[in-house]
Parts: sequence; structure tokens; C-alpha cells
Amino acid sequence: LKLTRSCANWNVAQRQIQLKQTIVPHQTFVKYQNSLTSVIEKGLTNISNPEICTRLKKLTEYNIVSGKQIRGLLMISACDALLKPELKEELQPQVFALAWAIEMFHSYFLITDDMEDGATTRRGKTCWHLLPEVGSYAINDAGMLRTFISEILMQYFGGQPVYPKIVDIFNKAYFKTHIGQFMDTMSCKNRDYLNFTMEKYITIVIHKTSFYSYEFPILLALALSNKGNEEAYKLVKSICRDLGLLYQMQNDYLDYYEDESVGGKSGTDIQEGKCTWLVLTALEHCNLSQRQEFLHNYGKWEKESVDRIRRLYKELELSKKYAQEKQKLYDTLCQRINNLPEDVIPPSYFLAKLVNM
Ligand code: DMA
Ligand code: MG
Ligand code: MG
Repeated sequence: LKLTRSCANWNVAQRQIQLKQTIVPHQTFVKYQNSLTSVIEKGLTNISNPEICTRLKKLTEYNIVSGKQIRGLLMISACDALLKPELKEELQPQVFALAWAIEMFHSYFLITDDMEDGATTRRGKTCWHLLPEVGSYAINDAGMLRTFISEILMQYFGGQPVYPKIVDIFNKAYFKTHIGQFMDTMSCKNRDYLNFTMEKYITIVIHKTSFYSYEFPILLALALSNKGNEEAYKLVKSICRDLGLLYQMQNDYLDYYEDESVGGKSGTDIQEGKCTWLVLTALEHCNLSQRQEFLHNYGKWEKESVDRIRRLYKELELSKKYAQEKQKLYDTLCQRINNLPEDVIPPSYFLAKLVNM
């Protein structure tokens, strides 16, 4: 309860109102929100045990509902841009189910990520694994959520020509993201922080963030609209990668921000010794004694060490450097997006994503 209260200011409803106005039309947003219950019900078709149904419902709702739902919403907007007009109405239930499946995929990774990172709060609430009735059962819950996603996909797409393609895309996304999560945890295992490089960081981010946040929803929209040709995809791939970098840079920055009401979650990057944009920038600009201080204090859970790192980040004016770098990346991306041909993925799709970062 204490944890939940600590970031009660985090106003999910307000964020969602802003998001829905820029990504999808109001009416579509409301219909999409209301479709979750029927998607869950359909996913539960083959499960007769009431206890399992209750657990799956709670697991899904607790971990999805308070999220920003950007990935799912953007898949809906990409489908809206790509699908033939006569198919839009007909395929809407499938598009919504696929969007919820993307959100469930995201929640699946967040549940295990919070265990790995030693996090306590997420989306303004206590992390799933810290709920009294959960604990280490969270490992099995994550597995159940993953198989539940497969059930939903089978119920909505099974037997259709697009089904194997969708399953392949999901498998690829699981594999990539798990590799990214592995790289992320391994990078800080030996506390050899001087070996952190921008190259290493980019590889981690492309795997753990860019793919499932950007390429994954687009690949699914392309598959559903039967427009998944290689040429079209090549054009958006590198933009997706850089969008992921911009996103992760912001995620890293929010982690350092002490105020939980900003991000709705507790930060643990400093304590865990993660390879973040802030560390790379700090190491690039610090003097010899600051470097010693950094090496002595980074990757420790003691409050004095964490405070010392935060002070160091302040001394090095990382907030200012972050704002400058973010603006630079943002401007370049806008330019590249505006130069995309309209018939591949409409620039408005990407721009909406950028606006909502
Ligand atoms: C999270 O990376 C990545 C996945 C695949 C969930 P992160 O630990 O930096 O994210 P957060 O700061 O939200 O925990
Ligand atoms: Mg994390
Ligand atoms: Mg983070």
C-alpha cells in the first residue's frame, strides 16, 4: 500500500486522454478499450478451470490496464493507414485483439524485467511480483501470460493464411527481446564499467527496446494488410532502430529522475549498474577524480553511493546534455520520417509515435 501511494500522482487517465487524441480517433479509442473484456473471454475459450480463468484475468488486467498502451495503439493506427477501406470495419475485432496481444507481450516482459531489475513500482502501482499472493509465482504467471497470448492469436487468426506469419513475428520478437534482456543484465555483471561503449549500448537497445516497441507493431500491421514486402520494410527498419534509441534514452533519463510521479516507477539503473546513456555521457565528460568516484559508487544499493552518483550526474549537467541530445536526435528523425514515401508507412504514424514519447 505504501508503495502504491508513493506514486499516486502518476495520472494514467490524463496521459491516455492526451495519447488517444494524437494516435487514434476518440471513437476508435473507446471501442478498443471496451474490447479487452471480449478478447480475454475469447482467449479463455478452452480453459474450463475457474481458478485459472480468475488468475489469467487478474494477471492481464493488473499488468495492462494502467499502461500507456502506445504500442498497441500505434499498431491500430498503422492498420488504419494500411488496410483497404472495405476491410477496415470487417477486420476491426482482429486488429483490436492483435493490439491487446502486443500489450500483453509488453506486460510479459515487464513482469520479469521488474524481478531482474529489483524494481518495486511500475505504472504507479506495486510491481506484480511484490503482491502478497504472487511472489516467485510471478515466473509461472509470466509463462502463463505468454501462452495466453498464443491462445488469443489462435482464437482470432487460427486457420487463416496470415496466422503462420503472425506467429513467426511474435516468435521473432520474443527471441530478440529476450536476447536484449540477457545482454542488458550481462553488461553489468562484472562491474567493468570502463568497458561500456556506445556501440554496446546501441546493440542492447536495438534488441531489448527497438524491435518490440517499433518494428514488431509495424511488422504485424504489414502482415495483416498483406503489404509486407522487403523493400518497404527496409525503409522503415533504420528509423525504428533510432526511434528505439530515443525512447530508451528517455527511459534511462526517467530512471535517474528521483520523482516517481514522473515515470510511475522506481528507478534501479544506478543500483544495478546498468549500461545507460547517462553513464556513457558521464564517463565521456568526467575528470579523473570524478571517474574514481563513479567507479567506487556505481552499481551499489547503499543510499550514500546512489546519492553520490546522482550528485555527479548533476555536476556534469546531464539534464542539459540530455535535452540537447534528445532535440538533435528528434530533429534528424523528423526529417527522415518526412522524407518517407507516403505509400510505405505514412509519416503520420511515426510522427504520432514521436510526439508521444
Ligand atoms: C526494459 O528495459 C526492457 C524490456 C524488454 C521490458 P528497462 O529495464 O530499461 O525498462 P524499465 O526502465 O521500464 O524497467
Ligand atoms: Mg527495468
Ligand atoms: Mg530503464
